[in-house]
Amino acid sequence: MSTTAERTATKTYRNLIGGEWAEARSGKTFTSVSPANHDEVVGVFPASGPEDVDAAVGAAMAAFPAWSLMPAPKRGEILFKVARLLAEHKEELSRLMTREMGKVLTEARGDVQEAIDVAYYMAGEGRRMFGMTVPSEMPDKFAMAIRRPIGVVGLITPWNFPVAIPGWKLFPALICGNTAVIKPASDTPACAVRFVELLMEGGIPDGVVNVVTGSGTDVGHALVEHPDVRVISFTGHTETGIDISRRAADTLKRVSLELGGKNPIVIWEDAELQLALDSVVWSAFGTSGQRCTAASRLIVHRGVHDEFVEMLRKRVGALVLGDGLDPATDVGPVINDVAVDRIDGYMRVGRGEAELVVGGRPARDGALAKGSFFEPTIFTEVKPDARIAQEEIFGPVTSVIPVTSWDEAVRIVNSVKYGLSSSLFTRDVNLAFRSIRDFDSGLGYVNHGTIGAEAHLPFGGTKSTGNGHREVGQAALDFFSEWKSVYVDYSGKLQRAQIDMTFVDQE
Ligand code: UN1
Repeated sequence: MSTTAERTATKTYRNLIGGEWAEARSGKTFTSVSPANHDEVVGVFPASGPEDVDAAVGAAMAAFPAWSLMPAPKRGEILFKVARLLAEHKEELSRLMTREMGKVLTEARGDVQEAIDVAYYMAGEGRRMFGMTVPSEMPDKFAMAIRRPIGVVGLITPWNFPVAIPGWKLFPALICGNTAVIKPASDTPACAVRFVELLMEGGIPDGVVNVVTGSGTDVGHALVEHPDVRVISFTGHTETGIDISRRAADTLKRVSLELGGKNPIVIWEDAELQLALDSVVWSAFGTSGQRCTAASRLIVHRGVHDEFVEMLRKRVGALVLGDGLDPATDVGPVINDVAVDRIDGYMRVGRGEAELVVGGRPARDGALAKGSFFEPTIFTEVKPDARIAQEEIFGPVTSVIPVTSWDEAVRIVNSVKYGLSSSLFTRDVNLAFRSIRDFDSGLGYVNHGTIGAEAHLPFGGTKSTGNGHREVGQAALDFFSEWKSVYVDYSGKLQRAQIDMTFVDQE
């Protein structure tokens, strides 16, 4: 399809409930528009409500017994097929993502690839899913712990990784034997629905995965409060995460929250500056700064500060803003005009607190007029406690904070409420290891920016970035399964643990 034809195609999508494609019971709809051009409607979707959520949870409950009893290696075979199908449709999904969410095509491909990687990884877990066996303290007694499925899980997914994050929540949930209801972000429902269509084609049985589109208030709340949903996994704003936690408390749900970040890159005086520059541009302005892992603070040693800021100013000033489908584009739009206004509000704050080096305005000239664009922006001479150095802006904005000592750098790294990702550029191996020990974050990088976590290590953060859980890798299995400790006594007699101390001197 030509880009123009691709850009004018509007599709009508439905909810997926128990294997059937269904409109909202109310018949209401909403649209998803392209952030690069608001005249372009990507899709029309059900504006669902609690009754649709209830039907989806019912379908997931009904599918649970058969799915949870299917041997995990068989569930894995289905996930292998899903992974292959996603790979076959990678280009199509990526282009849809760029249209609907705005990120440049190379990054959209990376997003889909992340889902493919997790699908393969979790498919393999079907043949591992290790539990543990330990020696019993009693003779003739066997002790082990096994993983059990939990039940219906509710997945509330964000717009910034519209395929990767649904995938990295869903695949571990499925391999563990759970069934799911997904509520995708209202800015990117087409990506979610197309992703799930491919899962169904891959052989996921009806009812195992359900999708309900609509608002947080109408769909999200109903899912979080539903008595038959046992688990909620959410990625998004901190305030929403706290609200979800409260709402889920009455039904004692297990809740995983992946929230904000204010991620620092420390550039030490011995750093390789060209490498640091490339990494900063990628980490701060990739996905237009709309990653939880984006580098929004640059803590730069005074010894290289002026040189580095000058390199950065030149490079960032030359970044090309535009439609993510255009190969000439470096930085795509932000998600919508509400985001433009929010980021713009921080420009007023920043101008009062620091020096603006480059950017600082919404971009509305020429071809950008119909979209939600914001200039890549750098502030310098930012005080560590300034609002722009403390609050998550979630846009193409980064703040340079000069430092002179290592202790000061560590203090500033840890001075924010979040703790997702952190990075250090240095050639000094001692400092590298100190950063690993002392930077308080769930992800740490040395001579690499703050973005680019891989699919097989735990993903998540400390402090207000979450509530202590980790996603993907082995850690995801712990979240999506229940431990059962099992004791088999083959002695044929009563053996009382902690009381019949056969092998201990009993004076
Ligand atoms: C997010 O921003 O919510 O490490 C996830 C990264 C990606 C995932 C980001 N692999 O930037």
